[in-house]
Amino acid sequence: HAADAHRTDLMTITRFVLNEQSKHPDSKGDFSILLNNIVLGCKFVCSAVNKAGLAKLIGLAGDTNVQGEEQKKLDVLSNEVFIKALISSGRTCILVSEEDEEATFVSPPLRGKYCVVFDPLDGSSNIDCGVSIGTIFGIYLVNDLEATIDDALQPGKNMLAAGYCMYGSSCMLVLSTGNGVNGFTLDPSLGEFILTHSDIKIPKTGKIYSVNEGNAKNWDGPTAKYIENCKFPKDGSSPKSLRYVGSMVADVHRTLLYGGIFLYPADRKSPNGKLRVLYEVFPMSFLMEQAGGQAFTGKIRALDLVPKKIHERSPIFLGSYEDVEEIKALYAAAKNQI
Ligand code: P6P
Repeated sequence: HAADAHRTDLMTITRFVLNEQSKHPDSKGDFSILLNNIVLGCKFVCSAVNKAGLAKLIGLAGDTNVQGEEQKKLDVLSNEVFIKALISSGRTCILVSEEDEEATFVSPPLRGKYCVVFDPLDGSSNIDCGVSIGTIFGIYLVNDLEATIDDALQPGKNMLAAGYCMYGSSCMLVLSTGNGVNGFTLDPSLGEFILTHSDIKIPKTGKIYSVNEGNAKNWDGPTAKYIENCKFPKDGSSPKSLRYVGSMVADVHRTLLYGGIFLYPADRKSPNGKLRVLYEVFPMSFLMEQAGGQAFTGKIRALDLVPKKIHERSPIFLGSYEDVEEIKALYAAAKNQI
């Protein structure tokens, strides 16, 4: 009956989060309420993203739709949905979104003790060609309810939880609350995220490297040397494969499941790389460490970074533990030569 039990013992993300909560007897359920509002936001965005193509087909494109309402861009719409879902949870005090220049401070009576940093629709430039895109989020605890922006500028290692929701051939939410990583797939017929990937562990090493080779002429020495080793291994092993979608959630999700390394290095054009610390680098680094991998900025462990600005960028090398070790050794060697 094991198979049947699997089919009928539906572990929904809601049940999973409540089970996690029961491990903290003193918790009042605030965290579960917050997570469930994030899950609601993801369900809405999944539905809107899936309709986007159709919207264009049935003339909803351009500025107005059939109701004559202004047709919002999906990333603006997604941002509004998450901001509203997070505020209405009554559990947040600061929200930092990729879409908003300034942080949102939540006032009483809806103010709560969590700071949420998120990219509501990362990779949204890929929507029109059907490439997978996603929502990325991280959650911090804020002790003083008179929260200031400094409460959002915490190192990634302080995060209580992080995750992403990928809107692709299926809608998959990957989450860690600090006890490993679990993947949930949306069953549209139930409207529930069902546990499909329990306790995800990234392979110790992988055969795939993921980087935008178009930036090669601007790379620094260690990055260039690492990529060279991927293509022309010195030890006679077979070259790695290059896989690069150009949508962080898709590239990181493949790296997490198949192993390998994802790189967005610094280069002469952008000395801090391109990816944002709070809501791209930190959540993905948190997940990689929780899955047995690691994440490195070219200088330090990514989660040790202390951001000074909410939209700050950082170079990032993340993925299989052994693969990141190799690039760390190259940066260390370069440092010793200076
Ligand atoms: P490039 C998408 O625009 C994004 O922010 C990430 O999702 C993705 O990893 C990166 O930028 C791709 O950047 O410069 O390779 O196109």
